[in-house]
Amino acid sequence: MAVQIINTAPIAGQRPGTSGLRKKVSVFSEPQYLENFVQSVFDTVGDCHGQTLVLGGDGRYYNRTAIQTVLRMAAAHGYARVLVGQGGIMSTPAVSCVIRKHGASGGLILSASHNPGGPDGDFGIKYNTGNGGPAPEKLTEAMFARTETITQYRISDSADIDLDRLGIVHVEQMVVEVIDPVADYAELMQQLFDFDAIRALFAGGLRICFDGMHAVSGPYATAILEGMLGAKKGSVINGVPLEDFGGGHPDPNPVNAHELIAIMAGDNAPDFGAASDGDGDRNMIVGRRFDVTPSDSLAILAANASVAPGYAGGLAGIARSMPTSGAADRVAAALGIPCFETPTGWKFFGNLLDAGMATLCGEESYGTGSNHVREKDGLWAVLFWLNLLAAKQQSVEQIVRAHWATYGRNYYSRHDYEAIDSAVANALMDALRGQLEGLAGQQLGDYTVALADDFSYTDPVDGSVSHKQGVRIVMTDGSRIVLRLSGTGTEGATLRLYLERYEADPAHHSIPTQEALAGLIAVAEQLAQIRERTGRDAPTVTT
Ligand code: VG1
Ligand code: CO
Repeated sequence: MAVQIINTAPIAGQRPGTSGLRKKVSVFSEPQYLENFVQSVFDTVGDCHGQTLVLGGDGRYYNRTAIQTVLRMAAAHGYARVLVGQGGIMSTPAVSCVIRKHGASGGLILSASHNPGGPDGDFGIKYNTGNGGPAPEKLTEAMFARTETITQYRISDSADIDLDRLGIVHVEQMVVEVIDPVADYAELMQQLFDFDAIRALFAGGLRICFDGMHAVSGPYATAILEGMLGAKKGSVINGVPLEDFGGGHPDPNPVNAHELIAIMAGDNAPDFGAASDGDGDRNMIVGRRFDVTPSDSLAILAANASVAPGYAGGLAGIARSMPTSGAADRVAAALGIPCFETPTGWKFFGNLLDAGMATLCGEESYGTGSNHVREKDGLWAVLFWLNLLAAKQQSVEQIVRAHWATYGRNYYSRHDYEAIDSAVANALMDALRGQLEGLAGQQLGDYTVALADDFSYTDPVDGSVSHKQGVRIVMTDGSRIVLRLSGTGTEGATLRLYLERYEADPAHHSIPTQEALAGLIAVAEQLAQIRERTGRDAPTVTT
């Protein structure tokens, strides 16, 4: 066994997006593509000697090959120890948990999250720092800069290790520990939630359906929900991770998790339904014939946080991404705690969590989490909801409706226009930005514009500034239209249109969402000319 230094040359386009570097498998498996990026990560994070690295992925196609490559490169960089999930499996929140618990200097997560997998699907890689969270923008930009000047990478020529056998092996001098990917995470969940109360709920007959979507959450959900908490066998469906996610699209929204939605709408529907995504950091919560919007879920968990032992001491603050609805802001105001508004992407919550300024965080894209790790966490949200059901002894729908009655309802929807031409998408956003000045005060449909800008964020902890994080048009009644381009796609551009309208009166809390937002949808079309510019007459996905 020997460490080799291999000559290479920069490969264009290795800039990490909202959550790491994501490309088609065909791109990632090109010679030196992965090696160049990993070398750039190691060069950027600095001296790796004597450090511990956590390594795992969501089990998608190319995961195992990539893990062996990363192990050989980590050994060539002097890492003392790598903790790798058995079978190469570890969910994003579990990696965060393991980094923190074992004092690792960082971790590499191999995932393209909710993007489809398989030989024709997507692959991705993301570096998390010693706090367990995604590398901040400053670091990801430095990694990208490094990919543009790289000339060599270091790699051991040692053989593949057996990823399926638990225990310790060596690559060069480096210790590789193949660990149970669930154990540390399950232990943490037990500290946060009232497992006895949830167990009593199942013993009393509560029926649930958790859709693992053949992605990474299955083993976690099966071990915790069925194994530790006593949910009936079969409560977890599609629970075995598959390299192509069974041909599905592991994105837990009502469109892609159609199997779960059909079950929850059936005659003999369970009481509670949930789904998670490719890498286990997203969650969708569903009641009987009743979907909970992610923005509402964040607000409801915040309003009731004290039911869970891990949050009984109260919340320091709440943080939400800018496009996420203002439902959480109303809860924060009632609790007398701050609510922070950050750009899209979990990396922007890291400093607030580290500084103890926020306890719960959430995004409209089915992401919820807390200071227990530094990633959003799908199963955590499910357990929080089960803890809430146990405390309230009410149905999901009753809990949500009671919340609206107290705080008012923030009608909310996101319209995605996927795989549109990048030039068209950029021109649309440029034209929109060009209209912002002078929009305030104008009457558009039934609305008057109060503020129109391209969102900029100054991190209150380190003062770093992020520009151009989404165009927002805020009306005088608080209604909002937000438009931005996705940073996680791999084909053309995805335009996201976010719509929000607040309704205080409980007599008006049962309007179908798209109907409640129709006036705003028309204004958005008038301003952005989506139909005319993209040639699409409807969004690809509406959530
Ligand atoms: C999307 C979501 C964002 C989320 C990101 C990563 O980003 O909108 O809220 O943080 O995915 O989630 P974008 O740039 O495509 O809008 V995951 O579960 O893919 O790590
Ligand atoms: Co994800």
